[in-house]
Amino acid sequence: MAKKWTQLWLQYKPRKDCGNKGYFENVWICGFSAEHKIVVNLLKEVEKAAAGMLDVHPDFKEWSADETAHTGMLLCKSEVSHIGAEGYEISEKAGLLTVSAREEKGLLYGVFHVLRQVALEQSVSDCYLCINPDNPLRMYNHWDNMDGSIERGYSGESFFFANNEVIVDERIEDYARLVASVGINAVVINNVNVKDNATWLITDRYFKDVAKMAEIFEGYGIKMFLCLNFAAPMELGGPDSADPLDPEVRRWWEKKMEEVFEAIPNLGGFLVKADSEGRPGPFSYGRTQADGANMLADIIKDYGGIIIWRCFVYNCTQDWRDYKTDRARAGYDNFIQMDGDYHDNVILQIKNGPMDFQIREPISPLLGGLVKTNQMLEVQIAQEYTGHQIDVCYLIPMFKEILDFRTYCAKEDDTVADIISGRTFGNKNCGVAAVCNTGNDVNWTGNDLAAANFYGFARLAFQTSLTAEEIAEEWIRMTISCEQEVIDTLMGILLPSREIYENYTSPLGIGWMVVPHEHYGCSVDGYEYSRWGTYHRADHLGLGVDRTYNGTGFVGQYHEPNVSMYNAIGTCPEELLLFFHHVPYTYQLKSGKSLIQHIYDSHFEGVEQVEEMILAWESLDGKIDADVHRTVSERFQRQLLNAKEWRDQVNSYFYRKSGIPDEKGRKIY
Ligand code: GCV
Repeated sequence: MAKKWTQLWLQYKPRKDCGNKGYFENVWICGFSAEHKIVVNLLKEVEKAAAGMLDVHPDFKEWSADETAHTGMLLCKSEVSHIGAEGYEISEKAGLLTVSAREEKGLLYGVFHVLRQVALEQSVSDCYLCINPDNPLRMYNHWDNMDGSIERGYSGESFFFANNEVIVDERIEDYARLVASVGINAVVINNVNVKDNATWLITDRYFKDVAKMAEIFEGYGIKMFLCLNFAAPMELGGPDSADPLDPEVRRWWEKKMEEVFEAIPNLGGFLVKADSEGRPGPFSYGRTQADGANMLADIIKDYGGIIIWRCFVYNCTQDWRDYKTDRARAGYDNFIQMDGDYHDNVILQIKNGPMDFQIREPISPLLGGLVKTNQMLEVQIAQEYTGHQIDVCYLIPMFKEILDFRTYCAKEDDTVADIISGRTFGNKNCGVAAVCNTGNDVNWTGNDLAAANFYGFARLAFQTSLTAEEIAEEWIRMTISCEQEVIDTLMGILLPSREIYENYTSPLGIGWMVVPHEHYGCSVDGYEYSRWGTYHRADHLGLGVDRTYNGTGFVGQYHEPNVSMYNAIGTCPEELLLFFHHVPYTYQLKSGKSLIQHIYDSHFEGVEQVEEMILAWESLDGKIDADVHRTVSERFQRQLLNAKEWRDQVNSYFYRKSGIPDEKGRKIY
């Protein structure tokens, strides 16, 4: 019976041979045990892929010293120093394709590399390459709840949980295959907002199923993590406190962790959201974030566990009348004093921007602000603020900008990519996580095109030097089609889609203006008079938040020359102008346009660009899978309505505030 879900980029549909077939006829294993779980899985994968793509059924054999056959594929253990723990080397000579790795995980990635080349219809003859992943941790964070709902999920229900039970089925295995094939090595299965039943995931109510799931992941080189409720001692019948410095609380956690790691020995550790948006944390006891994180980290250190501690800590009960309190400052202000106090097996996980996954934000100044602390970048491919997987928004260009940003925290190797890879500070506990966009929809991501982000984040996390174009093309070839016309059309849709979304939504880095709570659709003042600290400060003369030294002083959290660059209106990058400055509508931009005219033009243009995307997509009818075409067409119609609504609300709002008409006399309400 056919599966109820698609196989995304692992469809293994027939491919042109390109001279690759011969390598799959004989496959030898040398130095690795064919019984090792990961090796068993990778051989199964080779078998399935070879049959599906090249109609060949490999003969698997152990390599022996007197081996005489010399054409095929050799999967080989290697101790050479240029291959890192999770790296691999691939070389081809005279018909023998050798994939070498130090560990099974590296071999798995090497084999998936070869299978990818076949799927891309690229020959591997004469190839030589050695690839070590750039980031030690490459992680998906799922915000799945135990009742099956997903916080900020736009693709159905959870495939990890339903009805307060843990699901362990074939889909988990397919998920593990998919993400391992693109290099993910860590997964958090439950929502960072840990409440109710999820608090009990660390009890014997769930141990058996959680352990089974962790074992499936282990077979694909993936460490499973859980999110913790910091107040678990109080909620699970322990002491009536969660004070991290209380010896009784500590003893409770020691015993708890002993139980947890005995039941789930391969657990990677925990992700913790504390003192944030109503979640409990050390602040309630007058303790620091470091007190909380270190207490847990010390206890799980001997089990090889790590604590990933989120820095999304801010005051969510702000007064909108207060112009001095700035939510953008909060992450830095709450964490910077304790730089150097966090223990080795703690990693601080920092959202890419200082606010919250907006379509355009500056880089969080905590990244690189911290210089003695393990850091991990958090991005979001669940399209909470970027179109709910109704609107197309290929996010890899944004992630490239984030990674390439120079923080100036060191004389060299100072980009975000350098920091999170461990190059800047020579540390190992670091990496990158994305809030994932999957659910139990047949196509995993609601909009089929959103799977480009699911694929792309992982590829980029493994190899940060890949370009957004390379990743998009790979994804299209592997998932949709290898036909040039389809590739060109889809590249033309995906690559500009982030800027198109930005054009018809909130302008020049100001963010928000979304329907409160839901975060889809326009509501310019939706958050303007609320407690969440997310304001645009528009009046009849101008708009934007003054975060310079004359305003909230947020700019001072960066290193120079970034401070000066953002502080002066003339040097501030224009796409972030309204994030840093309160600007009159008549201010002239580098394009020669006034700010107000830019707002009008970009919003009209955004809608036109959506119309063009739709035409391009329509041209693919009959050239790609009919279900995919239909699903995406339907979403494009909703995107168009959304874009028009944003255009009309934003333009009307600013026309009414400013009283300045559109130079081109277009319809504004
Ligand atoms: C999981 C934003 C989202 C919340 C999310 C939170 C977080 O506020 O709207 O749904 O909670 O970020 O990252 O913890």
